This record gives sequence, C-alpha cells and structure tokens, in this order.
Amino acid sequence: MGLREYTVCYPIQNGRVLLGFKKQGFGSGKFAGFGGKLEPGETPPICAGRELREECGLHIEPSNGQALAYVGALTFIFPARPNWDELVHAFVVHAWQGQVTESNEMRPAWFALDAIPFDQMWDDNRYWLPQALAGSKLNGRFIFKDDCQTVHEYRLW
Ligand code: 6U4
Repeated sequence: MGLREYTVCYPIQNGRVLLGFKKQGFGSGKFAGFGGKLEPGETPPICAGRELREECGLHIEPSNGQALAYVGALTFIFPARPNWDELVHAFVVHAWQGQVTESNEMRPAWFALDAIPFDQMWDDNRYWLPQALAGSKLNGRFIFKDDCQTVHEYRLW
C-alpha cells in the first residue's frame, strides 16, 4: 500500500507568509501551512485549493497558472508510529481572491519571511521551508525520532 497523500500550501505576499495556528487534529498547537488529505479522485493542486479555501477562506483562480507553484514531494516517516507515515505535496501560493478568515481548524497569521516561528512548527519545516519560500523546487525525506516530534535524519534533493 502506498503512503497516504496530503497537501500543504503557503501563501506568500510582500515578504510575508500566511501560516495557520492549528486548533484541532493532527499537529494541533503548531503553526503550519494549510492543507489536508487528498480526497478520492483529487489531484494535489485541486486538493490544495480546496483545503486553502476551507481552512483560511482564500480562493485560487484555476485559470491563473502562476497562482499555485509546486515545490515538490516530502515524505515523513515515523518509525515509532508507522500509521503516521505520509507523503505531502507542498505548494507556494502567489495569488488568490477573498479575505483571510479563521476556520474551525486554523487561526491564520502573517509572518515576515525572516521571522518564521520554526520552534512552534513541525520540526522539518526549518530544513526545507526557507528554500521553498525562496522559490526552490525540492523533494525531501524526513525520519522522525521516537518522540515523533524531532527530525532524526533527512535528505533533500
Ligand atoms: P482530516 O481530519 O483527515 O479530515 P485533513 O484536513 O484532511 O483532516 P489534516 O489536517 O490532518 O488533514 O492534514 C494534516 C496537514 O498537516 C496536511 O496539510 C499535511 C500537514 N503535515 C503533516 N505532517 C507534516 C509535517 N511533518 N510537516 C509539515 N506539514 C505536515 O510541514
């Protein structure tokens, strides 16, 4: 069986990134990008757009080919909890419509690109997110320690 697939996306504008403080579910209590599980039949970009709308109210115009930029695929492995293993398709969002709105799941907040709260995010973010927000395409594989919170080792390519 393949890994469960998710998306995560990060809106950026004017030197700032929009993150969400996750109020419930997997990763609650952390700041994270917006995203969730691929539904049957969804492509990663469609899932990314749906989750962005559901979680913070922003709408991506499908006809704008520049709006959503694919970063790459990130694999997260939790040896202590194999049922958490996942493949996450990451995106940067450059254009949208609508107003940022709090949802049941996420409280959105803007952060300057040089003041991202890595200590309150998934530990892997510090290793790949700055490059991704700067425009790099990258894939990664992260293996977490038995605490399921700290990156034990990782590879980017
Ligand atoms: P359910 O409850 O399954 O309907 P859903 O919104 O589909 O919720 P959710 O919120 O559990 O899924 O998705 C998890 C989110 O967390 C996805 O956007 C992927 C992201 N994520 C999980 N592990 C991550 C990690 N190590 N680093 C990261 N994002 C991660 O940056």
